[in-house]
Order: sequence, then C-alpha cells, then structure tokens
Amino acid sequence: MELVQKPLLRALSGEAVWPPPFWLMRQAGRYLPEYRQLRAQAGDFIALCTSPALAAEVTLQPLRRYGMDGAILFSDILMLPWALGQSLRYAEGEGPLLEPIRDAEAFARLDPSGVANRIAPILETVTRVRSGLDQEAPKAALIGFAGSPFTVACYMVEGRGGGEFAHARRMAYSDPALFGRIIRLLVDSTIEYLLAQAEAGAEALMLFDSWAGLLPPIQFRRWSIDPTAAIVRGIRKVRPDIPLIGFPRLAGPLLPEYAARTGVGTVAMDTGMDPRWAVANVPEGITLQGNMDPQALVSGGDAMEAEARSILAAMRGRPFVFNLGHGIVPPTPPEHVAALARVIRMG
Ligand code: 1CP
Repeated sequence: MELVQKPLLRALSGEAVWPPPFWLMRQAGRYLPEYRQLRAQAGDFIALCTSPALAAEVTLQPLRRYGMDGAILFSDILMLPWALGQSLRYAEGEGPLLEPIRDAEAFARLDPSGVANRIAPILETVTRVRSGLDQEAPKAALIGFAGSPFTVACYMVEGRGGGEFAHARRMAYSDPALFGRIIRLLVDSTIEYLLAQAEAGAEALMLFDSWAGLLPPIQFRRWSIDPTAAIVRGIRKVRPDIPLIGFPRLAGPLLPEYAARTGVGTVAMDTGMDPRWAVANVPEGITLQGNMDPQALVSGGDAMEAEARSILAAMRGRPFVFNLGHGIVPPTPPEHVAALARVIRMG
C-alpha cells in the first residue's frame, strides 16, 4: 500500500498527520535561479509548459532543495482555454493575454475536439514527474490541477488578468445564458482534463478558484460552488477516492458552505482567513490547507517564524496541510523557504 503511506495523501484523506505535510503554491518559479535559467532556454512560457522534459524538471526543482511532501505539476490554469483553441500568449511583465470571448460568435470558435491533442504533452509531463518522484522523492505525492470554471472564465471573457474582471462579472448578470455555456463547457472539459491527469499519474487534484471572492453570495453559489460540485461528481464517478482540494480564494464566511456543498475533501485557506475561525466553522471531516502570507516568506526571520507557528498552533490535531495563502512571489529569497521548512518540520 505505497499510496497510503505518503504523508500528504494521508492528510488529504482526513488524517491529522503531525508534523503536517507541506508544499507551497507556486513553489516552482521565478524566485528559484535554476528555474530562471531553464526558463531562458525554453523560450516562451507555453513552450515550457508543453515540453515534458523541461516542465518535469521544473516541477522537481523545489523538491530537491526543500523536500516538500507534494509536487505540483508545472503548468498553468490557462492551458485549458488554450487547449480549447482560444489564442493565448504570456507577455513579459504583463501576465496572460487572450483573445476575449464576449459574444456567442467568439464562443462558437472554441473547439473542444482539439483538447486531447493539445493536452497530450502536459499529460506526458505528469507521467514523467511521477516516475521522477519514484526515483528521487518516493514519499512525495504529485498534485495535478486546473482552474475552477469561474476563474478560468474570468480570463477567457476579460482577455487578461491584473484587474477586477468587470466584463466577465457583468456578463454573468447581463447574459447568464452565454456565461453559463462557457461555464458548462469548462465543467465538462475540466472533468476530462483532471481525469486524464489522474490517469497519467497525478495522485491528488486541486481546483484553483482564485477570483471566487469577487462574487456576492448568490453568484458565488451559482458560478463557484455549483460548477465545482459538478466537477467533483464527474471525477468521483470514475475516481471515487482521489483526494480533491478546492481553493475558493477570498470566500470568507462562505468557505464552510463551499466545503460542505462542493464535495471536496480539502479546502485551501487564503491569506486573510483566520485559521481558528476555519477550524471552528469548516465541517470537521474536511482537511484544511494554508495559509501563511507569501509576504511573510519574503521577509523571513522571526516575523515569518511567528506567523508559521501561530498557524501550526491553530491547526494541531486537525487534518492539515501547511501551505501559503497564495503563491510564492518572485522576490522571495530561496533560503527563507528552507527556514520555513525547518519550522514546519518541528511541528
Ligand atoms: O514568466 C513566467 O515564468 C510565468 C509566470 C507563471 C508561472 C510560474 C505563470 C503565468 N503561471 C505559472 C505557473 C503556475 N500557475 C502554476 C504552477 C505550479 C506551481 O504552483 O508551482 C500554477 C498552479 C498556476 C495557477 C494559476 N495561474 C492561477 C491560480 C493560482 C493563483 O496564483 O491564484 C492563476 C490565477 C494563474 C494565471 C496566471 N498565469 C501566469 C500569471 C502571471 C497568472 C496571474 C495573472 C493575474 O495576475 O491575473
């Protein structure tokens, strides 16, 4: 029973493992010199995400330094719209830029029949990382992921990040039929995409709903909770036991309802969530993940240690996975990650 012994999978399955397993959102990336070097060789970001040897190498880089309990596939939530045929590029310093989808004609140009071909190299990366872990880090588990439909739709409609996604949020009110078609297409293709990652070797799956907190409660239920629940049902039909992590960022007081109604076994807390409030209000059988401030990791030292310890103290006895409340930011000094790992390992 190799799987059950991996601490991350035990915690994600509801066991209060202590010291808690950890991994960090965006643990691969620009704060690591070895990433920057490889990125410069790869050319653009999409080329890197679709080059299995390079993407697998980048996925494993942080584990070699810090021995995390989990590796997260190196890819991006926007690779799914790209696989659906939406044009996408990553502009230096600007983040992702897509051809916006604002009407039925633009929506009709998406082509779900192309997805399998376009995601093939990403699945090949999953398989390579999994065998890399078997060789190099047999106790670490591989996390596959996708964006949640609402967050991905935000980028698809807006065409870019960096703002408040006004066009996307307005479309949800003014043309819910079209917005609903985008969401349903994403639900179906995300189920297919995540099941394919599991088939290729992913041992847990995470859904990033980074912009869910922009929605007021009724909209949050309709566009974040319901589509996530549909994805969970679709995955459970085929893989009843694979651990699922949901990250409805900035959900605030709606976090317990998200946890209870989507069916995910683990919810990730964002930076602003009070871990004690989450322990008291998220149903007990659900594992919690999070949520140190990425800026505390930049700062390091005693302030960082105090943050990490207060989260550990709140979580002791609860099924828990230590993580940040959002992704690592590029100015993070790599040695601060090593210091954090030591604090977590002391429990
Ligand atoms: O130039 C570069 O190197 C590109 C920077 C970069 C990286 C390293 C982007 C562009 N994406 C990624 C990798 C990535 N993205 C991972 C890899 C695994 C890991 O965590 O180590 C993951 C899980 C994501 C997920 C992702 N992409 C999210 C959800 C999590 C979050 O941060 O909220 C979102 C919203 C994106 C969109 C995206 N892709 C890239 C950028 C800069 C952005 C954000 C754009 C914005 O500000 O709106």
